[in-house]
Amino acid sequence: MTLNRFLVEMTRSNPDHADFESLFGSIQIACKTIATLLSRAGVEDLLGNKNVVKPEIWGTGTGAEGAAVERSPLYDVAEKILKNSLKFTGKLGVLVSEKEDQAIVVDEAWNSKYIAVFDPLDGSSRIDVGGVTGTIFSVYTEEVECLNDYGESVSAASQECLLKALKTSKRLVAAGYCLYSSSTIMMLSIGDGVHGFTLDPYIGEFILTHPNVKIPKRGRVYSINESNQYKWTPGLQEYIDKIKQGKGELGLSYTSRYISSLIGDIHRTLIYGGIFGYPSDSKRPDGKLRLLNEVRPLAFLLEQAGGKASTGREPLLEVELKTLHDHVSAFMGSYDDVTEMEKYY
Ligand code: AHM
Ligand code: MG
Repeated sequence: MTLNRFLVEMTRSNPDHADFESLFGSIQIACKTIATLLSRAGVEDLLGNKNVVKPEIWGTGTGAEGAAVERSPLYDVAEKILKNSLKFTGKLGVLVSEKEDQAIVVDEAWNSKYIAVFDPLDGSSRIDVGGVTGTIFSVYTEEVECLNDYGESVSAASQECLLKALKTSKRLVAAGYCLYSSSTIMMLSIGDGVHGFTLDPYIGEFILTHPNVKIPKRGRVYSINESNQYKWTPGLQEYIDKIKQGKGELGLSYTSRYISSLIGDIHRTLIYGGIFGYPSDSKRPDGKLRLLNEVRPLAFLLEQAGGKASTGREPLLEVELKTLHDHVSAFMGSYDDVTEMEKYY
């Protein structure tokens, strides 16, 4: 079954989701376009294209909060592709991109009911070495009153209103990601489980390859940047030590897998089980990952697949947003593994 047919059938069986057909239709076009660009990145370089993905021409300083970040030009291209593709669905009043400090008002909106939040190309600093990258997206129902100004950015009052709409995950109705690797995979949840589609490059269509995915209740893999271990809490150090040695609840030793690409690590965790973490530590008291664009959509997806998502102390989906670019300590994975880790954290 193609993603298109899946979306048609979904809206037929649930008319409340009618708008999702065009929303996810647009996201899938953006993902296909980004996947094609990524697969040609090295070749474009060989052909002498000026927009190549070379570290020496990477820009800095375009990240939100004014932070200097090393990013491939493809990050900006991916953002433009997503913005344009989402704008013309007509279903969205506001877009919130990882790249922008502020939300973007959609002039082309008519009858808009939703806010889309995305990270256009996570892991873009690894493109030059053929690294795994991903697009993360989520959709919230909108507070109608937020949308009363037009132009490139929203007024302070509208920003405030928007923050209210995104403050909790109560209005989060759909989330997913596109993984760009040996194949392009889109995982999606509209609140009724998780379904995965693999892009068939021969026919240019996403095909349902992972219907109703369930994460194993427990895995034997931990995925964490261990170079940070001396900055972790003593409890977390003890937990990782124990599962490595087979002294955890399972009584078998765990192995380590860490790509350092959020979507690559989360996708493997979703399929094989285990635990992924980017915790807060003594250097980064709020962790590294962003709550709105990165963590919340993935927490929603993992929980829809029967897994668990936690800061270490509380459920990730209960963490309230204070600014659009809040960071948060994050653990996601198999239900039993995350529950065991929480006892130490
Ligand atoms: P990005 O949003 O700038 O692309 O970076 C986020 C990435 C994630 O993909 C990954 O989980 C994390 O940063 C890895 O960080 P580290 O290299 O510190 O382990
Ligand atoms: Mg990111």
